[in-house]
Amino acid sequence: MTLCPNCMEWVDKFESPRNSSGNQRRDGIKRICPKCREWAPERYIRGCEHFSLEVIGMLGFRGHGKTVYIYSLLFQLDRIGSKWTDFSFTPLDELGIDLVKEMRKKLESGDLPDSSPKMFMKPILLRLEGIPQMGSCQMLICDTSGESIERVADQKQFCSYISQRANLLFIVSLKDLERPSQMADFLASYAQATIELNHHPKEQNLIVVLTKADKYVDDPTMPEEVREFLREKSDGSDTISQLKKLSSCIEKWLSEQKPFINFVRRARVEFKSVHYCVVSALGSEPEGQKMKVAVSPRGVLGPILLAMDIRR
Ligand SMILES: Nc1nc2c(ncn2[C@@H]2O[C@H](COP(=O)(O)OP(=O)(O)OP(=O)(O)O)[C@@H](O)[C@H]2O)c(=O)[nH]1
Ligand SMILES: [Mg+2]
Ligand SMILES: [Zn+2]
Repeated sequence: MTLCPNCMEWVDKFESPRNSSGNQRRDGIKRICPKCREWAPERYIRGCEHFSLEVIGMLGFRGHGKTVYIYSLLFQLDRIGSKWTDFSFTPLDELGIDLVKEMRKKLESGDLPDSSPKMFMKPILLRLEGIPQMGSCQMLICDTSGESIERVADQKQFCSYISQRANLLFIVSLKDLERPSQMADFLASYAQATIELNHHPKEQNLIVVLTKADKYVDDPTMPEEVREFLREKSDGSDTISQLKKLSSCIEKWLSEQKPFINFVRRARVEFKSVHYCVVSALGSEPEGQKMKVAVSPRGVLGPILLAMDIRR
């Protein structure tokens, strides 16, 4: 089974249409999705035959840092080759190629992306090869507007692919919550949407990504392990065992904060597995939509390494 990047439905295989005389089309090899009848990118389809597919869905409240996280992830993949000696990555379709270009231009000039509209945003298709301890995969990562998780009906419309075979990244900036109970409320509505779609959260892995972590570096109420992790400047050298240790530490800390106890316990009950990580996509606080200093991400590769590890 593979995921169609146009309609986000799982399909057995893509079809090769013939022209009316039964011959292969003249405009080259193109295959279509049996469900939506749209062309799917050929490099993605071919790669699906050789690489495992890692589907990552991102949900989170408005303005909590989803889109900036994707930009920062691409920014970091562009640089991590100097540390990961066999690593390389490539976008697999035109949208990905354009986004990588846009991301370079924006983050290098310090501009931040706008708030995402409430509509289906096409996923980014990447091939990652030579990741230490993990090997290679194709990755489909999909941004969602924060507006789409406000109502169960919208979650069902925009996020149904996540409830099937994706790892869910729940993007939360603790300092931007209107109230702590928002987190447990999200779990309840996500579970409802998933069950109404005839799937089950208990078959899914949840990765809670605490974003804008640059705001915690000097916060004495955060665990010292988290602050230490954020102070270290080198990104990408974090091993899975370090990330898992940090995850346990964050979970324990959060489960001791009264307003979050219910979230931590419900997440354990509802999902197959739960991991926590901290990310600073920018490295420091921007001024409006502009960065004052150069972007210096921290921890952005953690969520995708955890997602890949969960599947092994
Ligand atoms: N301090 C700090 N601020 C950040 C960071 N990442 C994002 N922000 C700020 O948060 C704002 C919103 O980030 P987005 O990525 O656009 O948020 P979003 O979750 O995509 O929001 P919607 O698309 O509206 O759902 C950015 O414009 C930045 O001002 C970070 O790592 N650190
Ligand atoms: Mg966005
Ligand atoms: Zn399709």
